[in-house]
Amino acid sequence: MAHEELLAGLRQAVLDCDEPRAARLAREALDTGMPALRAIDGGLVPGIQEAGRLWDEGEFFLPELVGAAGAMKAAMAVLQPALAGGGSRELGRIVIGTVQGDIHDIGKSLVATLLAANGFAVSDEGADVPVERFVTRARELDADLVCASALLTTTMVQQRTLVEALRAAGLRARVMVGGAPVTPAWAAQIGAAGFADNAVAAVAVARGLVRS
Ligand code: B12
Repeated sequence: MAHEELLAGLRQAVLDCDEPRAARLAREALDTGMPALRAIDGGLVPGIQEAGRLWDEGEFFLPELVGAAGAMKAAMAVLQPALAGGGSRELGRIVIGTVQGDIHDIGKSLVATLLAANGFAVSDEGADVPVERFVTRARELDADLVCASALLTTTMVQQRTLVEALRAAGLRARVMVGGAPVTPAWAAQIGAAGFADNAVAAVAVARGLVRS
């Protein structure tokens, strides 16, 4: 199958909530030499974004959104090992998670995978992570960076609490924030050191932050 056809197939498999097909096409994409990141950015992400749009328009309901996320995750499970690699030198230690009250973890996991693939030691705390947990892990690992994802306007405020809590705890870790509703203006307003709106940019920002 040609690459364009594979990308269209991946997008459609997400929209059809078809986990086996999404996983099979992801494997096929790798077998034909497509870079994993291209399969994600060109196939899976447009699929999940379209699912979000259909949900906005009332055409998709929660079961479809859950199904689309499931298909995306099934394909990601195939693609993620191909993103791994890492450098031999550890660039820095990172704690990452999705803030409390928020179970969206696809974007966060992608950011975590790319950071790890680029030489950072990453401790992924998962989703629905309380601020205290971020602080405890940052202290335990003497983290350089704490990365917090938020996908809901109602949970973004946790990012501000996190910045304040790390400061109050006297930890040196700096905070990078992201997630669909998060903007550079919000990041600046809450005193976060970094922001990125996608996983590739997150790696570049993280590199800059551990160097400065
Ligand atoms: C898939 C999805 C779900 C899945 C999540 C599955 C999972 N395990 O993650 C399910 C079905 C469970 C779900 C549930 C809900 N969802 Co939802 N969901 C989405 C959807 C369609 C896609 C999110 C996604 O995975 N995108 C793909 C990834 C790759 O993109 P991303 O997350 O943005 O991440 C990228 C960047 O933002 C950035 N990034 C992300 N995190 C970080 C962190 C750092 C540090 C950095 C630097 C960068 C970074 O890099 C990532 C990779 O490029 C969005 C719509 C949208 N367009 O975002 C709605 C959306 C986020 N959901 C929404 C809502 C309302 C809900 C529910 C409340 C629905 C309900 N009524 O129950 C629940 C919330 C449950 C909860 N408590 O968390 C709303 C939020 C509205 C708002 N403004 O608050 C959205 C925007 C849909 C909408 N238009 O209404 N959802």
